[in-house]
Amino acid sequence: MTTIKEKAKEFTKVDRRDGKLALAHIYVAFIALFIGGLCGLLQVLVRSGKFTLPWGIGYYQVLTVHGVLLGLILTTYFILGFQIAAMSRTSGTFTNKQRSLGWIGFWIMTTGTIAAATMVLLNEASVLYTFYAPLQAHWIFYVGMALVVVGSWIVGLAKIMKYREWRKVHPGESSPLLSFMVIVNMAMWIICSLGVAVEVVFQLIPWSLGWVDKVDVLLSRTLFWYFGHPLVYFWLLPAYMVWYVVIPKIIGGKIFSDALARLSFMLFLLFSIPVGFHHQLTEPGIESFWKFLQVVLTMMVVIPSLLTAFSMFATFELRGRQLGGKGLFGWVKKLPWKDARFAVPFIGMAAFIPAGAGGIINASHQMNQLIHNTIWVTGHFHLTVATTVVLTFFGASYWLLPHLTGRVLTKQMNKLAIIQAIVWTVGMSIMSGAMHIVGLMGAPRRSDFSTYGGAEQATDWIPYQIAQAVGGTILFVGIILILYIVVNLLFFAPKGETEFPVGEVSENAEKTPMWLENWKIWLTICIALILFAYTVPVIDMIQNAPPGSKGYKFW
Ligand code: HAS
Repeated sequence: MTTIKEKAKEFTKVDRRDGKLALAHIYVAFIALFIGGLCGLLQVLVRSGKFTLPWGIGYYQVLTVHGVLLGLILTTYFILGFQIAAMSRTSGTFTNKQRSLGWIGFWIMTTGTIAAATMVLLNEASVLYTFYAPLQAHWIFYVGMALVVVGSWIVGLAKIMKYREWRKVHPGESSPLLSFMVIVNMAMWIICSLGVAVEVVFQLIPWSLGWVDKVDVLLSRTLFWYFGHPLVYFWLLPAYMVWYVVIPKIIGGKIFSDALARLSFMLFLLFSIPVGFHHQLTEPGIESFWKFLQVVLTMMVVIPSLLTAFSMFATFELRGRQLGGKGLFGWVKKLPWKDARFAVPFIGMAAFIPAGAGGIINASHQMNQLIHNTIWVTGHFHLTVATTVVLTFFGASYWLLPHLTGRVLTKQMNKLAIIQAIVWTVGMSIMSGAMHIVGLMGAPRRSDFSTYGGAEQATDWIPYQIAQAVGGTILFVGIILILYIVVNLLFFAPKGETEFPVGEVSENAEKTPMWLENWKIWLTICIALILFAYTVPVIDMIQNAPPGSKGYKFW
């Protein structure tokens, strides 16, 4: 039987053909970052009240491009590309059939992305990234989004096949940690995206084609948020993969506990899905008991993040002390602060402390009344996804891209990467800080400045809108810097070998129990929790607002 140590040594490189597939995804991700980031800059300038969009371009058009490209396209493509590389590195080269499935999925997704993006650019789909009804888009936009989801399932299928193949060859053994994490991440995505697929296929497409003249708004929002909350953990888990598995290797340490990492991922699978109502706490039509239940489940999904914080602190402290760090915090100085592969994701981790605290505030039922639909929420998700997750993705790109292209990160690029992260931190602190403060003062999110520019209280918000514009402009400089580094790593960096770092588990860690990988148990609990949290309220929505009803839920 192969030991965990031997397993890690089995595969050390991503196969070149798998690397091409991973890179194709990553190219799309960074193109989305450029266009989406440019739209972000335009938005903060408009909100400052000092700038008007030229050529009749609409504020909501720009906001839709920004949200769809950064929230849905950059994330999904980067994650799928990263996962392909991670599977190939830890479970071995994909078979031709698996790789072909990966390519088919990629092209279906990309066709969908181009179709949806065209409609947004033509101002036929300015419905924001949540595409809430009764805002209506051209049917091609919805079909495009559906293709993105279906394509991603096919790419996911290729990974699941690889994983099953590995387990067949290694019966009775726990799979490589990184592969296991990829499959949890993918299982979460497939289960949650069923919700948005049902919304788009059965509600929005027939409605946008004029086949039905009404849509149940509450049901459509519920299906969206059934998808939308696990979506944010779909973004977070690849960052956690880097923290748990890659960072220990980069700092020269060991993974604190394989079992704890697996447990935390399984808890995410269980608790990230039945919590969508915490985005709908202020909505009528859902009984407060079900909202309360989902608030309790939301607090449960905080636990695996706290386990992660504990595990990361333990990894850092053990390594720092091994290097001679003394006293309570002496070990901190021993960490490799000049290595962008560590320093950049570390800033992401540090940002997650206030970001997570903000999330707990959001979820706290009555406190949600204060912040809901204010720009505080925008501040929250710029700290979570646009700092914690994105900085970790940038940090990962500094070894992943050269590993895939057969190049190396030079000293100058490493330095520039650290400068980029500092620029990002400064820009985000100003922008997200201003959003949090002015959100508490009641400034709405998703609002064109001209819609409240004349209001009395709006004058108090102006300094914060300007601060957002300043922060947003600094962030755009950050985007230019990362794109410069990425282009360098893809096409110009010197040729050479770069490691795909995968950590080994500490000798002192307990053996991983096999039940942590018993999918029958976990998927059964996951489905039971979803049914428990959603069945009664969804039946209630359908029964009390059947098609044709004049109830408030219909448009
Ligand atoms: Fe959230 C809204 C609740 C996490 C993203 N969230 C959003 C939206 C997005 C988003 C995009 O309950 C807006 C959606 C929209 O358009 O309307 N969120 C939470 C909670 C958490 C949380 C409870 N959110 C995230 C993550 C996201 C994300 C992660 C993206 C990746 N969120 C909400 C709620 C709303 C919401 C409500 C709806 C608000 C409304 O009314 O509209 C939790 O998962 C957070 C738990 C996190 C922690 C932090 C642990 C810290 C760690 C770092 C360790 C650091 C180390 C470094 C080791 C408890 C793991 C040490 C460094 C040193 C310097 C010491």
